[in-house]
Amino acid sequence: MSTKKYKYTKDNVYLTEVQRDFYEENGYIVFRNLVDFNLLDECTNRFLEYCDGKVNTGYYVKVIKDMSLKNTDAKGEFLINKIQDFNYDDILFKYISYKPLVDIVQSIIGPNVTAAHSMLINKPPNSEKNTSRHPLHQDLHCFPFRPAELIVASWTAMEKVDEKNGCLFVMPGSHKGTLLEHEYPPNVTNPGYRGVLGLEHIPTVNLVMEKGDTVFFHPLLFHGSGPNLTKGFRKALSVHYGANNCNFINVTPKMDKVALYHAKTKGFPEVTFNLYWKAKSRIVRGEPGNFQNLRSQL
Ligand SMILES: O=C(O)CCC(=O)C(=O)O
Repeated sequence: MSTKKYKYTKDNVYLTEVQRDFYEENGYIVFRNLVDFNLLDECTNRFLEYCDGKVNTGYYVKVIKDMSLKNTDAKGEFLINKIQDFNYDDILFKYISYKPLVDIVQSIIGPNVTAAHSMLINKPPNSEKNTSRHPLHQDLHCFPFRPAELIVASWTAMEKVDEKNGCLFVMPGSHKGTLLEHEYPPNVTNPGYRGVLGLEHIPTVNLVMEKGDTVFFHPLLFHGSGPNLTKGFRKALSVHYGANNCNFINVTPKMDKVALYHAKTKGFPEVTFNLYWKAKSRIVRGEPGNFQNLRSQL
């Protein structure tokens, strides 16, 4: 085992020293061809069932329309921008718990793994540029749990993604900074997408990925995605994993409002923000911790 001091990864058998060093330095790492195509196709089909209203969304799943297309005659996957919080959908959970993926997650946050947040993000054709793009942001601003080092995102391309259909871009090394204030950029028409303004002069790297390629990234890493300018789709699966024993914090009222809105639309008017996050999370590996203890304030 290496004697180097690591801050952002754990001693483990799944990452080479070179891979560990890359994540430590850059705050992200891409694994080519990590996820099986059959699994991705099964997830795409499940997404299409949600789009077509063929699946009951249950307590947690949200089916979110593209803002710029919702008053057009677009339907199904031509209309739906995202499904979210499908931790308890047994088909999509196959991605969340996919061993090769969770092994890498474990190498970053340790052996106790909870899926806190899950999304299948579709960029349909014909969406407005400013709705389709996702401005530069840090995911931690959405989460009421800490520490940042015990949280990681997976993001898997479900088809080829590049500059034309809205690939991710990342700011290498930015995970070493702090959480900055997020707000709506002046011309963004998507109320789900806040960003950090004034960083446009700092270079970013476009992550061009093939189907099955997966990037793992730190929740303080600045990243975003471009608009889909093609006539096809851009689909990706993304999960935020936290260590089971993350601790919960009091968050700003701005974030509270969004999550409580989601909780209310799902029929939970009285829940607190933190309880809502705990309830929708799902343990994937290891010993239960704070995430699983709904009564604890931690
Ligand atoms: O898939 C995308 O386009 C961006 C996803 C993302 O950055 C997020 O949801 O935080």
